Amino acid sequence: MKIGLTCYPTYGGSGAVATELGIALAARGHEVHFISYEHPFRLPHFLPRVYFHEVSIGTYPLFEYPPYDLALAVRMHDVVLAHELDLLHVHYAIPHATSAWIAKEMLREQGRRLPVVTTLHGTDITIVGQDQSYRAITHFSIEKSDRITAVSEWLRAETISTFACECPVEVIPNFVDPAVFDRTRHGAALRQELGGGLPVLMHISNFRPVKRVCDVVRIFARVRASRPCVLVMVGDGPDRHAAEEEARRLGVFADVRFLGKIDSVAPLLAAADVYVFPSESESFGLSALEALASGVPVVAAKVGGVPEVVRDGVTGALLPLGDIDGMAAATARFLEPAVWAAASAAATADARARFATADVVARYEALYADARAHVR
Ligand code: GMT
Repeated sequence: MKIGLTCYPTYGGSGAVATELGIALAARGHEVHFISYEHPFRLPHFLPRVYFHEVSIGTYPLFEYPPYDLALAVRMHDVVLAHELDLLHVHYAIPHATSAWIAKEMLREQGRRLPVVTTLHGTDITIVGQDQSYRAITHFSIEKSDRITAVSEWLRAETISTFACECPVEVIPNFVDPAVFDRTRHGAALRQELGGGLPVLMHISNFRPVKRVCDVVRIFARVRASRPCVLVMVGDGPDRHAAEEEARRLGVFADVRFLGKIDSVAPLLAAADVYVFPSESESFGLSALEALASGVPVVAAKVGGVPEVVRDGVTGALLPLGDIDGMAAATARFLEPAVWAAASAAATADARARFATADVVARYEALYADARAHVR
């Protein structure tokens, strides 16, 4: 099959999932065409059967806001024709599902019927989709998609209740490649490098307010008060400065390593002991899944789709949102060797059993076949 994939190319879960999906589809013999304004951050520069088409946004002095969504629609239309694509799969509703609908209608005029699959990732429904500026177009674009998927049961329910959707929303969860996120593949050297022999707590995100990175620092400070350990913060974003300030204020700055953005996080996760994930809202929590696959127990706030990923008391611990003391106590518990060993083994096994790439990608393939058979 020839598939067009559109996602945000920047650091974040939806772009990571779309890129990993494209790579997996190409490995299974499909031809994959990424269409976006930049090369997706997780996409290596060459892979067989993988192509990248950059959207160039024409400017004109009149345009205070150049219309990216239209330029994207035109690029989608052109790539579909030039490469005879069978289907477009867009990740994150706004503006990708809208652009895909425009491309679909342009192609219809030329007697070509193109199925569009939209995968909802979270904030496209919970934040952007509920902003009055985008609400109606989000609803419209979802309804116009041939197939809609959501990454968790929680997000499916949110979508249906937010828009009173008539259309079916299928849950296809995010996935993880056990060959990449593999503790045994990456040596212990990096753990030694990062922690100097001390336990390593880790957090990876885009440091947006929803991630509550200051809570990560507070949890660490509580754990650090009772035993030596280090915190590794991976990523960057609006709250980085606040997190650094909080670490200084709490007197733990010397034990916190702010690494900035790193594209390839598998070796880092393999060097971690506990993953700290106190987000205010998460439709899924891809980084938590990648931690689990790497044998790292996850301590998280019990929000959104996180309970569908982390098994409380088995592969991690789920605490009420903002319960810093509870999350610190759970983190400290996982640093006890016997508790850690059991949770780590359970985390790897559960991630592989429920979220392996091959199983999830096969579900997308079946969905594509169905969308092509029943294209509107
Ligand atoms: O977090 C965002 O602002 C958007 C989005 C992204 O592109 O990273 O994240 C969402 O999609 C991820 C991949 O499906 C999920 O793992 C994240 O939980 C979800 N973020 C939120 O729901 C806040």
